[in-house]
Amino acid sequence: MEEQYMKRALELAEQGMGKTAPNPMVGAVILKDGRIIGEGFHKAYGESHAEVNAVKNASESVEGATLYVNLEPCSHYGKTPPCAELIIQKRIKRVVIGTLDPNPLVEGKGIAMLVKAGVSVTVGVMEAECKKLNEVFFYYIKTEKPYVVLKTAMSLDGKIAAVTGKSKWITGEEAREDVHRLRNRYAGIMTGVSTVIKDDPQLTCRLTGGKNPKRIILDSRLRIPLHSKVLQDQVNNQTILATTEQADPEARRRLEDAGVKVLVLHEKDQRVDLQDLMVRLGAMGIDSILLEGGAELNAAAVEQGILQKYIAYTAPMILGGGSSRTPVGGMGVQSPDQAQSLTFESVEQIGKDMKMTAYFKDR
Ligand code: AOF
Ligand code: ZN
Repeated sequence: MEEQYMKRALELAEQGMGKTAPNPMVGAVILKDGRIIGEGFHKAYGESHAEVNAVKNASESVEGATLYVNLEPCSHYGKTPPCAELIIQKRIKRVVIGTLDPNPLVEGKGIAMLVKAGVSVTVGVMEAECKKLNEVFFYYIKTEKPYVVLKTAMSLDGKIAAVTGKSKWITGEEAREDVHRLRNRYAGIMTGVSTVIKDDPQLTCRLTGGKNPKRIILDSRLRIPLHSKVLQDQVNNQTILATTEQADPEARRRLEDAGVKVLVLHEKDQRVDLQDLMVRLGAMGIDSILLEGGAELNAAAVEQGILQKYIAYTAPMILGGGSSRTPVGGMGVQSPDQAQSLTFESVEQIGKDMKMTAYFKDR
């Protein structure tokens, strides 16, 4: 029974996907005499919290009711007043919580406030699901760096392009649409300048009602052509170029004059130091990034340890070719016991393709 209402809270929370960042997705359900009398979720960053919306939407008095919420109610004055205070004020009798809020401003203080006021509190219902829904928030609030998801698309024999370099299309329409769901979900999308020069992509989210990710282009020498699509349709400065001191100052000035945000970063092996970049992007409020890079950028991301999750789409076709590109290039390791190891989370079929999701080990 408890799980049924927590599941509903999670469903509501998910409706805020792509809009709450860097805040978590939160949903709340109010139950009285065995009936749901109110529901709500955190709709967008800066707007009212899930509990506030659920109370506002309640069809009758919430006094004596039970509230189900996937994250500990907050105890701090942020953009909104504390939810724990509202719960106490409205005389809600019991609160069922999925998981603690790791935000240092909250971290158990919400629960302490409730318990002190005599509200009965249960914690840990569907905890694993609640943590997973907000895995980005949990990572970002602790590290202040974006949660980075590597996405690749390959043939069953592990190639990302034919010998000619042609890659349109390996995965089917459904898998490609799924990628747009990822672009809606994560705050930023990152790729290298060679991909921009070769494919001239838009790097937008083409889902109706979806949100465009901020575009982050790695370009250590500022080689990006001014007519690239990613520089043409900039809304609110959405393209960020990550470069180094080696870049031509004149090229930098031209780009900045065109309204592009240019970040000058430390160098690592003659390229942008990705850890430095993560610190800078985190400070800009970017909590998550989808990496859609080529083989060399993907290799650098693995080597520099910025990745948390890997989503690999695999198409039922064989491309062959000893020199055809694979998802991760670089120098590789000398022996399988030196490999970067991951843990599989799931495999699902999307149209004709398979989607494999794996997590990198905690570092
Ligand atoms: C809740 N319910 O629905 C959400 C919570 O700046 P504010 O006021 O929006 O506070 C943001 C913080 O509040 C966020 O970092 C997280 O700790 C918590 N989010 N808490 O009780 C909600 N979205
Ligand atoms: Zn709150």
